[in-house]
Amino acid sequence: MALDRDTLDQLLDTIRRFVVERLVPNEARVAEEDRIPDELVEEMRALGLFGLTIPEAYGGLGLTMEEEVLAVFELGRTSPAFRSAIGTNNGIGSQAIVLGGTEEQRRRYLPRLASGELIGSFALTEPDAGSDAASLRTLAVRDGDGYVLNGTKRYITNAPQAGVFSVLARTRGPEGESGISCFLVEAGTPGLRLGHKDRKMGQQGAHTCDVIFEDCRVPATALLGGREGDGFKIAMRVLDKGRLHIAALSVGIAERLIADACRYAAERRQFGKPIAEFQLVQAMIADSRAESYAARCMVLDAARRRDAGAVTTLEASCAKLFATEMVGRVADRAVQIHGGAGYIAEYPVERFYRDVRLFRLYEGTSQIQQLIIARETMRAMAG
Ligand code: COS
Repeated sequence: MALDRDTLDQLLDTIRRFVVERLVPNEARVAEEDRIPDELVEEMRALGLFGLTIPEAYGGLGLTMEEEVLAVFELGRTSPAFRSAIGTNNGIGSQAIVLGGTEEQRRRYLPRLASGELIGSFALTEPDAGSDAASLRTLAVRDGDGYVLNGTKRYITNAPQAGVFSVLARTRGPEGESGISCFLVEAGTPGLRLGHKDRKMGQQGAHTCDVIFEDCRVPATALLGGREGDGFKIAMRVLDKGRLHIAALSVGIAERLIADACRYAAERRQFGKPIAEFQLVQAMIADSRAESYAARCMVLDAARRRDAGAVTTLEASCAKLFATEMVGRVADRAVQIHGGAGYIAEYPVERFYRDVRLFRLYEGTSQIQQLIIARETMRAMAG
C-alpha cells in the first residue's frame, strides 16, 4: 500500500461523503445540462481526485492499483459522468506519460494533470481503426527537427476539455515506417482541430469528439520517451490498467443500482405488501448481489496481483469482461424491479441503464476481451 491504513480509510470516507453529499444530488442536473458545474470540478480538484494515480513525485497521490480500485468502487456510486471528468487524468490520459515518458515529459505534464489544471486525453481510435487498433492510419512524418501529423481520431474522451493528447500515430522517416509511436500534442497546436461534440446514448456531462490533425507540426520532444515504434505496446499497457479501472467502476455502479432497487422494492407496495417480499423480486436482487460480489473479488484480486508486480493482461480482461457485462444485467434488473417507473426519467435507474451500456464497448469491447483472454490462456497452456 502506498498509504497507511488510516490515511486510506480517510480518503475512502472523504470520497464516499463527497459522492453522497455533492455528486448524487447533482446527477439529474448534470444529465440535463450536459455539463458538470464548475464548482464541482473545483471541489474534485481540491480533493486531489485528478491525481489519484499519478506518482507522488509529480504531485499526485500515487495510489497503488488496489487503492485505486477501492476509490473507484466509491466513485462508482454516482453518475459515471463525474468519474469521467477525472478518469482520463488518472488513466488513459496520463498513463502513457507515466509509463513511457522521459523525465522532462513527466515533469512538464504530470504535476498539472495531477492538480486537474490540465486535462489529458488518449487518442487511439480512428474512424477505421477501433477494435483493430494496430490498423490505425494517422501518420507522423519526420520533417527537420520535428514531425508532421495527419489523420483523424474518433470518440476521444474529454477531448473538448483536453490540454494534452497522447496521440498514437504511424511514424515514417526517410528509412520508411518505424511502427506506431506516441506523441504528446498540446491543444492549440496549429493544425489540431476538434470536431463537434458527439451526441451520445448516455453519460451526459462526459464529452467525446473527433480530434483532427491537418499538417500539425510538433517538435521532436513531443515523441513519447524519445523513441519511435513503442507506441502500440504502451497503448496496450495503458489499456491493461484502464480496463481494471473500468471493471472497478462497474462494480461501484452495480452496488449503487442494487441499493436503489432494494429501496424501491421496500417502498413499492403491490398485492397488499412491499414487492421486496415477493421471491421473484428477491431472486433479481440475489443474482445481482452475487454477481457484483464476484466482480468485486475479481477486481481486487487482479489489482493485488498487479501491485505485486505481475503482468495482469489476462486478469484485467477477465475482470473487465465480467464486471461490465454484470453491470449491464444488474441495470436491467434494477429497471425491471422498478417496473414502469424504471422507464421514466424521474428515477436514476433509467439513466444508469443507458450510462452503463458504454462499459461493454470502450477500452476494448467484450469480444476483444474474450480474444485477449483466449490468447493469453492458450499461450500460458502452450508454455
Ligand atoms: N502489454 C504489452 N504488450 C502487448 C500487450 C499488452 N497488454 N498486448 C499486446 N502487446 C504487444 C504484443 O506482445 C506484440 O508485440 P510483438 O510485436 O513484439 O510480438 C504487439 O503488442 C502486437 O500485439 P498483437 O499481435 O496481440 O496485436 P493485435 O493487432 O493482434 O491486437 C488487440 C491485439 C486486439 C488485443 C488490440 O488491438 C486491442 O486491444 N484492441 C482493442 C483496442 C481498444 O481497446 N480500443 C479502445 C480505445 S481506447 S478507449
